[in-house]
Amino acid sequence: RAMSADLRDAIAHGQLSVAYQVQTLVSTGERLGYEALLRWDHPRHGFIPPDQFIPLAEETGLILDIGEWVLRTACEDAATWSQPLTVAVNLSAVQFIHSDLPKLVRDVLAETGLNPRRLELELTETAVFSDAERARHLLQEIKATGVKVALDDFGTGYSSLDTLLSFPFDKIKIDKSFIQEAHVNPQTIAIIRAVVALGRSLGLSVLAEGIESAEQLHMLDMEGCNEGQGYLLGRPAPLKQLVADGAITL
Ligand code: G
Ligand code: G
Ligand code: MN
Ligand code: NA
Repeated sequence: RAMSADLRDAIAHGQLSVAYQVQTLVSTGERLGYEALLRWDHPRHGFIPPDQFIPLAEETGLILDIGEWVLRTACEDAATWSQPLTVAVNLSAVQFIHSDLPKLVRDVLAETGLNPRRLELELTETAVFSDAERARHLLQEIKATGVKVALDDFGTGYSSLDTLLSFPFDKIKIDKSFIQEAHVNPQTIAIIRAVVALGRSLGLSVLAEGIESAEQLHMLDMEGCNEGQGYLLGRPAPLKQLVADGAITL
C-alpha cells in the first residue's frame, strides 16, 4: 500500500495531530504564544516527521485538506486557552498558490471565534516565488483581517532580502541552522546581527529558532533579537500535555 494512500486516510482516521512549541521574548522569557507543528502517527510506521510526508502531501495535493485541518485545529485549540496567547500555523506554498487562503482564514476565524490578532501564518519564500503579484495581493488580503504573517526559515532561500522588502511581513524567523552554527563559526553571529538590524529597521519582529542552550539565548539577547523558540524554551508537545503540565490553562 502506497504512502500516499495512507496519507489520504490519515485525517479521516484521526492519525494527524498538532504539537505546540512555545515562543517567548528573549530578554524576559515572557511567553508570547505557540507554533503548531503537524504530527502523523502512522498505524504501522509510528510517528513520521513532517519533513518526510509534507513533500508527498504537496505532490499529491493532499496538503490542501491537511493544511486546512491544521489551521482549523490550531485555531479551535487556541480559542480554548484562558490566556490570549498567539498561535502560529505553517502554510505550504501549495496552499498559498492553489486555494483561496484569505477566504479560508476568514471562515476558520469566524467558525472558531479566535481573535485574528492571535493568529500568525508562517510562510517560506517558495510561497511568494512563483507569482509575486498574486502573493502580494493575498498577503494584503490576509493582513486586512488582522492576522500576522511571518517569513519562516529566513536565510535559507535564494532572495531573502528582496522577499523581505517586497512583501508585508510582520516577522522574520531566522532559520535554526544559523543559531546552531554560531558557536563554531563567528561569522554566523555577524549574519544574525545583520538580520536583526534589518528586521528592526523595517519595524519587524525577529525570532530566532532552534535555541538549545543558555549561551545561544544570551548571544541572541546581546544581538537584540527579540523573540525565541527552541528546545531550551520548550519542546513541541501535545496540548493535553501542556495542560497537564500547567503551561496552558483552558
Ligand atoms: O518538528 P518539525 O519536525 O515539526 O517540522 C519540520 C518541518 O515541517 C518544519 O519546516 C515545519 O515548518 C514543517 N511543518 C510542520 N507542521 C507543518 C504544517 O502544519 N504545515 C506545513 N506546511 N509544514 C509544517
Ligand atoms: O517551521 P519550522 O521550520 O520553523 O519548524 C521548526 C522545526 O524545528 C520543527 O521541526 C521543530 O520540531 C524543530 N525545532 C524546534 N526547536 C528546535 C531546537 O531547539 N533544536 C532543533 N534541532 N530543532 C528544533
Ligand atoms: Mn515554522
Ligand atoms: Na523554520
